Amino acid sequence: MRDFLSRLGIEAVNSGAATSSGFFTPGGSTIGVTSPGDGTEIAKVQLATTDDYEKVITEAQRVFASWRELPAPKRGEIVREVGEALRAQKEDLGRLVTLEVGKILSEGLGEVQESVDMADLAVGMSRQLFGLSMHSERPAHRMFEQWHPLGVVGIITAFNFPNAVWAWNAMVAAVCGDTMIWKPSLKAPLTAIATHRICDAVFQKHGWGGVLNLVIGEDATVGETLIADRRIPLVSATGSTRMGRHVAQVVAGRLGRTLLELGGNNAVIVHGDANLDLALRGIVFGACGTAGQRCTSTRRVFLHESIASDFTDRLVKAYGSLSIGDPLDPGTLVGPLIDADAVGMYERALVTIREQGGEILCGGQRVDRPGNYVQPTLVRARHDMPIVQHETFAPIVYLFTYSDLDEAIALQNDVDQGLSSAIFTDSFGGAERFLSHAGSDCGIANVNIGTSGAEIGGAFGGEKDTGGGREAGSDSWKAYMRRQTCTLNRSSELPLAQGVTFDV
Ligand code: UN1
Repeated sequence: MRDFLSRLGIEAVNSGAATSSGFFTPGGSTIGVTSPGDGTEIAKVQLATTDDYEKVITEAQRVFASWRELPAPKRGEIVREVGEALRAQKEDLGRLVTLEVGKILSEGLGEVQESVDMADLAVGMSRQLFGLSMHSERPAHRMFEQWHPLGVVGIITAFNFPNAVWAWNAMVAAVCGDTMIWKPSLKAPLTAIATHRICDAVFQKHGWGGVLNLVIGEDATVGETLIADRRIPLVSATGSTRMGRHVAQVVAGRLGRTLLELGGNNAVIVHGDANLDLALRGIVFGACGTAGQRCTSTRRVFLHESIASDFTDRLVKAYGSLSIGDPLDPGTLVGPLIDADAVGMYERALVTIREQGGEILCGGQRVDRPGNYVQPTLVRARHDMPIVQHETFAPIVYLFTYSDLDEAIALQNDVDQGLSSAIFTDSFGGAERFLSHAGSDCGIANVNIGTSGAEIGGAFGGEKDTGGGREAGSDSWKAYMRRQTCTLNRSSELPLAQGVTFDV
């Protein structure tokens, strides 16, 4: 067993369920977790059943009743210590992210840094859960809004950000006075176990076990039970549009709330006047970083006709120099895909691309070594090829040429998803057109930076099939609280609003 795993408390067989008194032995089957980098087993996890889930939700609900009594800035003090604990274990946890999901070490460490940043941000938020006050139309009346804790929040996360996306939700939910149940992806349970252990130790130290809770189980049992559970007022889910549509329907059926962060189909426009060095770096990181497995990964590139041919050559050359290999090796830029299914999806997508008339400019092959490695791929494509509408979670980018910026913006918007978008241009007018209400229709719109790698200070999420949710910074905390409008009368009259009279 590698040293850092034992420092993180990862054992040969790990419990997939934890609540107020820590990890307990769940009743489900045991799964092996393999590293996508070399296919070897890292450890096993014993899964939670719906009975285990019941135990966890009961505790999460019980603890909510007292956690919400603690003043928000005091809750923030605990979250500050969680940030410190994550800082102290950043190296080990980042390494585990890399080992378990295959992103390169710099990105594994960056992911933990994103969680640290979230903790810091949430500490500040804990003193800024502001409500508005408004002037009443009635004399001697006062109106204001206040925000109360919501309850137990369900947090469903995907494999590709097995640490940070939980933190986006958990740090904010904690300062808002909510307790929570985390259901991580079965493709990345060890990072969830280690993350929970580190963060929960801080809560336990302060007598607050049961604020953070963990259930690792099958979607069909634990997942379905969680989303249908009326005791969970908010389900925050990250993953595919197909999954999100199902979650949305089930939760809406019981009039619960969802916060959805689903698929992207993110485009970069490179205008004729762009700084092409920046554009090149932005596109290659956006398309090949995390082996194309971010919801913000660059999938489509629109090149102005004046630069298209030369820039395509530069892209092909840059792709040729990418080092593909062991994600723990500091020289590697492109690690493996998550599993064999993902490689199968990549290969099937390439067959479809060829059938639909796409021209593979470079890449297009799996890499002949153990693990799930594939070559980053550039495709010269037409926008009406049906596959362009689909998010293939792999490093495949479609290149298009355009002559008019409005036409490029219209095509960049002409997909079902609406997460991230970018333009590279040195023209003020072009940038402003892209950012105007008639410009990009995405939740994220960038100028002279790529589509991925957002900071946590802004609200993160997207429109259309991306699900509409907003997580992380700005005023995203409002999703984790309930709003109450209050009117107080300090007079001895009872005037009615809208001038209504009703004398009894
Ligand atoms: C995701 O892929 O689900 O903006 C999240 C980014 C990261 C988060 C991606 N900060 O690329």
